[in-house]
Amino acid sequence: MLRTLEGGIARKRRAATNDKLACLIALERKVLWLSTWMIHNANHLRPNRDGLKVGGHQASSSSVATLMTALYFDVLRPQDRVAVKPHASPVFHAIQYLLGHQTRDKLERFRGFGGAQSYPSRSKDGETVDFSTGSVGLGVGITLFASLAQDYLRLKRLVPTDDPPGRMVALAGDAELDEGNIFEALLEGWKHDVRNLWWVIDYNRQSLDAVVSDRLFGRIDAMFEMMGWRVVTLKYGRLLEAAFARPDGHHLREWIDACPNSLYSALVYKGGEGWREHLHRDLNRYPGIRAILDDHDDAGLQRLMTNLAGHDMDSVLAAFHAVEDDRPTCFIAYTIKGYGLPFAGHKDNHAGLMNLDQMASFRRNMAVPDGSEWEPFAGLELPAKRLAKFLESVPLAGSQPRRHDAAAVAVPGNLPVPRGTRQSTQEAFGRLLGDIAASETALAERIVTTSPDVTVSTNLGPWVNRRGIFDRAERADTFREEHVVSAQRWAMSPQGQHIELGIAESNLFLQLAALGLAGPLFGTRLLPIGTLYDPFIKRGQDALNYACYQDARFILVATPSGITLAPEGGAHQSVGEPLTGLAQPGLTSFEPAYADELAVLLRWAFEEIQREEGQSVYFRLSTRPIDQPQRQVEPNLAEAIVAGAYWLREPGPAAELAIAYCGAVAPEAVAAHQMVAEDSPEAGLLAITSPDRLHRDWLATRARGATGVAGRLLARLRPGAALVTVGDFHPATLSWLGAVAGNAIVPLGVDRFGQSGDIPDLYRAYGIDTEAILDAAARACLAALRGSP
Ligand SMILES: Cc1ncc(C[n+]2csc(CCOP(=O)(O)OP(=O)(O)O)c2C)c(N)n1
Ligand SMILES: [Mg+2]
Repeated sequence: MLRTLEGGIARKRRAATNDKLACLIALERKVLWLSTWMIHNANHLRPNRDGLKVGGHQASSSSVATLMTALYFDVLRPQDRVAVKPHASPVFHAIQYLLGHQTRDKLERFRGFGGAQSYPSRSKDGETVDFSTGSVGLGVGITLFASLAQDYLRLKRLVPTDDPPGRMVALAGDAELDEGNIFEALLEGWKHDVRNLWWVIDYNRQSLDAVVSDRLFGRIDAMFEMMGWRVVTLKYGRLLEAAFARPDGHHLREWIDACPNSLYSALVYKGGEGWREHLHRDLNRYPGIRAILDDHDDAGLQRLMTNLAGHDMDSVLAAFHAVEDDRPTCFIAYTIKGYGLPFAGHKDNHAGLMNLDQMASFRRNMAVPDGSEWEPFAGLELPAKRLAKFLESVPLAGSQPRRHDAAAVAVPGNLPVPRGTRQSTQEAFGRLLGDIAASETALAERIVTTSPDVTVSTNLGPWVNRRGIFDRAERADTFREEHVVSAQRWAMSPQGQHIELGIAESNLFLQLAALGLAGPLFGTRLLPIGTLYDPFIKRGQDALNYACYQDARFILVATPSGITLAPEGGAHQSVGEPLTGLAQPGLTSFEPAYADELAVLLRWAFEEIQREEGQSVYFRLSTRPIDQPQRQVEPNLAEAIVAGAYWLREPGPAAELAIAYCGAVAPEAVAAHQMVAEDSPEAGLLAITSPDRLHRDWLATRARGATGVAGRLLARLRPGAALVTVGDFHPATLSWLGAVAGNAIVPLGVDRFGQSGDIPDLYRAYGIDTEAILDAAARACLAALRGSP
């Protein structure tokens, strides 16, 4: 009786599994069709107004169709988060369409204005995209840092922990592994003992230009294993495995194993005849192989020889479902670029598009009737009803929102100005954070800091001393336990609120991106602050751009900066970063001179990064101690500091000259102004806290035909009056100010590589000292008189 019952249950299970497999195989076919059709439609059927190729990647899409079908329609759970390799965007959109999360209209406008994006985009495609991708390597890297962010939240119980954690999944192209940021992330992940991470490598052995080197083979798994990862290799599908099990079959396996990547690819392209010729030549002496060749016609032989596990649904599902623990796992899935398409395996297929004839023949194979191209189930062997029912049961189906709406964190009305008549903005930053660390506020609870091995030298010390370093395990501060005196506590625990990173700046930005998405990804906001030296922004600039493109919200504190770090030397001097601050979408930058300005701005930044339409905020700070103005910051002044500029010394009516400065050169500007004022008491001194905000406001208000902040400030001068701008940065940062109201401008700044020295020597050498400002003032006045600079 019991046995019959057991037998019955097992039979039903088998039937259900077979049914699932049949549905997934049918949907995989549809995903391949829709992704290629979407690209075809965009390139061949839509009107083309500019003569540019629209593009899209049919070959790259086809190689992940099986893997992504398996993941999205069976393996992924709602709490999992995914980065899809950029060139699989059409597959991603097709899957979302079948799940009911994407519209046909957007598919028809793929790569068009307002249509489905070329590469999956959080900000442009919306809800369904967890991580944007596009710049290869970065999407893979961010999943690792998202996993760390998830651990951070869970270990502190800042998110509910009843449900299992989400798996952070990257679908990576094999050539993405050429990107250094992957290795930087891997090593960092190992240090932090990351969990719940899956990297699925679409191992099609092709990049953009060609077939990848055979010498890479074997290196990838060794590397992951060295970092403590589990490596699951999906090499041969069920058909090939069955062939290998036949008499002499092992010779076939050995032949394929030894086959160079480029030959294998070329034969994939040539098809059955090509395989037959080579196998006949190399293995004809084995009767078992001859039998295999005899049993397969050309089409069958092509099907057999291209039956790699990454295209074998059964093998793919088995591999994914076999992983049940949280150990980071790398799946190396052998695939074929262009699988199922006429240019399969061809080394030049990356940008290849099927022509009209090829599409017509592909359509016949797919049995899609004319006019039914966008129908979800047209041409599939299974009944539409059955497939629709299956899709409804998929864990990612339904209208459950994928993005959380996380409650805002309260920000106090003001932050106390760090006391001291002489201090640097970097010092003030450390003290502001130290004060917050000492408070028992919601703000203090949600700030998380991170730094690439410059925690102490960027003055995060006071924060870290109070709030500790994050680690999934408790780790003692050995120096402290051994009673070795140190100003810096270095104990680690899950309660810690600082994530200490190795020196790789790219990791810093990916970590900031992941922490800055904690709200939408995991349901609880974090307020991340990352610190680094200003010149090294460049090292991580693509990752910074990537973080901004995702609309991740964080505060970046870059210090020291410019040539003002003086004896630290030329190699560490930054010149163009304020231009990055000005030009980078999604990032608002400030370069305050005084501690009270920073107090206002930091407070504002905590709100700004939480605002729906807000941005991330970049502070460029300095190590130069300067005299502080003795003043009370009234609301009007605070507002002006945030808006980007205010008159430190008001100009007289219709003044002939103003000096505008930004940042650490304030003392030189103040001194020059004082001297000028002896002869021209009307001259004004403009304090600029944000070239970026001023510039943005200028463009926006000009477009509306209105006068912006800069225009209103400069209107205090005589029309065409002389204007000198000065800052420890490239002069282009402020030279545009001359166009706002038509002033005769002389912009000062640094436009050459620097050298070490003290501030007086360097400011003189690069022309931003008091003398240079006076000179420039004279030149500007002369130009103003003549009517041209
Ligand atoms: C940082 C960056 N450099 C270059 C490119 C241009 N590019 C697009 S795809 C690609 C090759 C991708 O090869 P692979 O990752 O193996 O993907 P697949 O074979 O699946 O297309 C390159 C170089 C890019 N998108 N990002
Ligand atoms: Mg590839």
